[in-house]
Amino acid sequence: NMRIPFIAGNWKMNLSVAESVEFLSAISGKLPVADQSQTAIAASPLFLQTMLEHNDDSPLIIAAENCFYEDEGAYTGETSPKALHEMGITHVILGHSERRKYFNETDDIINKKVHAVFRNQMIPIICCDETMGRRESSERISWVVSQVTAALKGISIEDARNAIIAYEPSWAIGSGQTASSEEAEEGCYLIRQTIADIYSDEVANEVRVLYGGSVNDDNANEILSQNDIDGVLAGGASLKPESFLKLANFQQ
Ligand code: G2H
Repeated sequence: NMRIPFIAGNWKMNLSVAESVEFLSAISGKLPVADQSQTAIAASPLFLQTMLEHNDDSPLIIAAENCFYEDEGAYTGETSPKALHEMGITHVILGHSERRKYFNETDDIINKKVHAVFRNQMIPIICCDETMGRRESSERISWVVSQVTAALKGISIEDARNAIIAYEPSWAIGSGQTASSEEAEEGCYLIRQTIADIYSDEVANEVRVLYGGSVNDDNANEILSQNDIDGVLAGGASLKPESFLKLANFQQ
């Protein structure tokens, strides 16, 4: 397959603006070149302008962790996808399980956000989750399929081929309990099959599917060696420059 690996960090609500600048200087010059492996850090909108200004010629993609589904209007406190694009942001995480859990984001809301991100010429990193209860039940497959299908509803084939999808079993997030590489591969394979069913095998072959959930330098290698896993979305392991660099350089 010709898919370029995508190694992403998700800082969530951690670090400070000053620490983000220190992080960028610590990793400066140490990332793989972008045609070999893409690397990204998603941070709070409070950090993005400063990070972009300190990112110089680095191949690191500075991404947003979320945005709203309207471009502008009376939506106090929300982040405009249009403004993100204007400032130079190219990628936005959408539908992270923490957004679904703490901020009541539904499949319908996430679908609107996917449309908004594509409308503003950015690429969504769409997360789908899976709870422990579902992992152990027969609902598992239909759950993952339904999330991916709902998120991509009405998305054109041209846009869909650029989407990045992350499989993040909730039971593995921040718990230290990583999915085994087989379980991770199974989820990512299922996502790719879903894309093939909605669009085509060709599109499914292009879409990058990431695994997320307690990824660290110890388990990343094996996870990244799986057929249908094109990268990782790492939370905790992306907060320190040394550990992010280890992840970022795995595929070199
Ligand atoms: C899952 C992941 C990053 P962590 O949320 O999105 O976080 O690697 O800390 O489990």
